[in-house]
Amino acid sequence: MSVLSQSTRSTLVKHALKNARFQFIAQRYYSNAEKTLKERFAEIFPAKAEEIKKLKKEHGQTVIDQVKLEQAFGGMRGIKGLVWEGSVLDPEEGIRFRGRTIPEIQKQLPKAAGGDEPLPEALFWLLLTGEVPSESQVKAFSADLASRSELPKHVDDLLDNLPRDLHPMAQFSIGVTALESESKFAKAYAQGVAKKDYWNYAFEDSLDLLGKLPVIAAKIYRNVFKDGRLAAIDPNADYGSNLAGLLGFENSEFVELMRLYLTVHSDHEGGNVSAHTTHLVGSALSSPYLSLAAGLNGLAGPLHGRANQEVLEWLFKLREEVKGDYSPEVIEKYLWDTLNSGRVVPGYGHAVLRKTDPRYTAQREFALKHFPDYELFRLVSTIYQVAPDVLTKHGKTKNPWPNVDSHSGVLLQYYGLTEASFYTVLFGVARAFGVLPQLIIDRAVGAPIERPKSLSTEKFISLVKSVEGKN
Ligand code: CMX
Repeated sequence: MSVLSQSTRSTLVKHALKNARFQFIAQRYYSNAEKTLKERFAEIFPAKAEEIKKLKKEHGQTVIDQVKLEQAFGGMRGIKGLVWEGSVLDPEEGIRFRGRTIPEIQKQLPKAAGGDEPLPEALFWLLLTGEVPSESQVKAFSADLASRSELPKHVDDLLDNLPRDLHPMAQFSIGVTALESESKFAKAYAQGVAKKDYWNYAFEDSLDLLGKLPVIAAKIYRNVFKDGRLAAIDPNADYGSNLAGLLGFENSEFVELMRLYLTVHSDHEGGNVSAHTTHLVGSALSSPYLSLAAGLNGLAGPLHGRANQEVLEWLFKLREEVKGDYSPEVIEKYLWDTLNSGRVVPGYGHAVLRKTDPRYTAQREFALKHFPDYELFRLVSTIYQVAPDVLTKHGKTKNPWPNVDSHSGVLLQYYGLTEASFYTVLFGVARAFGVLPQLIIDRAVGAPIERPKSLSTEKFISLVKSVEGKN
């Protein structure tokens, strides 16, 4: 005899019907002869694992870098000690995703019908496999992600009950952490799955997670800033379109912005705090849920992803203070006031880049195309003319040029997504597109637990003495 209440039974029936509908749509797209992402990755990675094995065997003892004392005390800048397949960052040129610059990515990746911007799902495919997917492969992949979007009830309830004044990034991290209940990787590990099969479960968790992120992000946005109601996922729509719709934005230009935003914010090689943290936590065989949540906690810092919120707050104070006078002289004074008060100019500087960030340029071009006369955009453009000189004269930062966070908020403001404390959540959704492929690759090639050597200052002093004594 059934012990389920009538309402529980009808909820279960509803979910079963909904999932069946999603599965049907995903399978319809997948039913063509082309390979799915998982099939393609399964074909590719054994050769990669073999290549790494051979490289280590034949060249494992080759010295590839030297470490100076100042690097140990300076945030390990420049030390070549991490493997990251999806992207490499050149200080002068900026990021390349699997060898492709941002303009090349914009040209080469499949787009939505009638759209100009690349689909972030296609970028995920590229980062994982090194290959550009066909349009139908991306369509199937979008449907697959949409089919994985439903949140378990406990996560739904948890998000609905968080205090509204808890920062959206803290809510985001809590939501992702609570999804651990769904981890296929953690369950398989507990059942003793073989190491060679880890990647399969990391892959499934990563796609489940990617599918659920827009719902978590939108739920936080709707709960904190709107009426709490959430639109339904469209199983036939692409990821950017679904994210925009869930947030409550229908404007087709905003949908395009989401596609561009997710693409340019995805990956920035492996050493940045969010990427490195996700990879590090994953190396202990924590699930993709726990690993990404750790990375999100790092992204939430004001020197990293939260800089996009700081930029907006700084811009608004500037606007209030200068009362409509956006002349270079007035802005220059405001910049000096910021620096002289001991604060950083948010959105400027970078640990690796030494030129204008191409992610800034891509967003600037979007603004020039869609709203060249928007007041806030004009203000950001004037700051761009003035700030590099001021920062150079100030003489501290090694890079006086703007980074990605300097521009993103203004684009969101234009379309009415004005709540700056939510901005880093969008960055976090995007960052998942960059860090999850590496997590899958890590498990596929059997990457070891990460464990660099640390020393106390005392030990460093004696190390320096002994090294210098030998010279
Ligand atoms: N304004 C004022 N001072 C700055 C500065 C800026 N925008 N950028 C760097 N500096 C200062 C540093 O604080 C440091 O000062 P101290 O010697 O007193 O500590 C000095 O210049 C040297 O720093 P650096 O080697 O040029 O830069 P780091 O690699 O240490 O830091 C970053 C990089 C991004 C944290 C730094 O440039 C910064 O704080 N920028 C503002 C915040 C920001 O925009 N962060 C977002 C980066 C992109 C992202 O990750 O999302």
